[in-house]
Amino acid sequence: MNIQWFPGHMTKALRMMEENVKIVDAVGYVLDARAPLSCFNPSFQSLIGNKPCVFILNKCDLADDGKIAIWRNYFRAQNQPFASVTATMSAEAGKIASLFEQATQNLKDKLRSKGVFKPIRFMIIGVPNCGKSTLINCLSGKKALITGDKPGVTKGKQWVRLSSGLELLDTPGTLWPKFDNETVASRLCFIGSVKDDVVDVCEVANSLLEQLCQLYPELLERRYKTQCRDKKVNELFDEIAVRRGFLLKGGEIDRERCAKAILDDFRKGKIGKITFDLPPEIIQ
Ligand SMILES: Nc1nc2c(ncn2[C@@H]2O[C@H](COP(=O)(O)OP(=O)(O)OP(=O)(O)O)[C@@H](O)[C@H]2O)c(=O)[nH]1
Ligand SMILES: [Mg+2]
Repeated sequence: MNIQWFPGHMTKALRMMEENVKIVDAVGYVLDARAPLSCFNPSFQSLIGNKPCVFILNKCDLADDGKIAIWRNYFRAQNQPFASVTATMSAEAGKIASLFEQATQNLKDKLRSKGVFKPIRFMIIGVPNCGKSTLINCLSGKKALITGDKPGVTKGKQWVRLSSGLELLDTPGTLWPKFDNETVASRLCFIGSVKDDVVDVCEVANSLLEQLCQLYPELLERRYKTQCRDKKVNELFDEIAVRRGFLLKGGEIDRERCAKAILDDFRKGKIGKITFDLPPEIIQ
């Protein structure tokens, strides 16, 4: 799968983040719970440096609870501040706020003992579309930031001040210039971190069917009322297209329409609660 999507605003965004990381106290790293490993951006390592970092597994309403628990244990074993959330639910605000508070409590105490009462600042980072702006809105209880179900919604930086005094810097979602790993690339496409316009959606949908058939065959079979384990992926694709009536004049399969429908089913959670990635040392 050939993906090249590193538009100018992402280069600019990374530069802005490099400048602004100097004035923040900590980083909030948002990962999509459906593909947390694929969401680790190699460019972020040097950016974070030694700053305290909290990890937020977001979109848990769409993800596999069993695998979320494995990720929780993974972060816990590394003593890494972590929360699994659904940022679209306002009731999650307390959980996220206490994660941020706890992670910076020592720093706050240290500053206070020196008579410094400056606000604690977090920079929120993550790949496009993982829910950074939604998470900040959830915390602030307001729709301060624009969100949207496509990547590249946030284009510049924006500070949001919470009533607790915490200051959050929203950043544009960024990817990296070259993808060495096909699986990572495909999963970033599934979760909508890569714009559909820059990829072959039929190839993405086929890869989605292939991976779902391997990891979640029952869910796939239930959704499309068919067997997937005894078929080639292109046969399965065609069968879904015919069943759903995605046909052009003359009876030819409307591949693009079918691909988009399959991707849409996955993204809306209609196939089920799915997580592709496990932590690095766990092999599926
Ligand atoms: N189902 C579900 N959808 C979510 C959740 N969090 C965010 N979303 C949706 O995901 C889409 C992307 O959210 P944004 O907050 O715009 O994502 P972002 O990371 O700021 O994206 P960029 O600004 O493009 O980098 C929106 O349609 C949100 O409503 C969640 O926990 N569950
Ligand atoms: Mg955003």
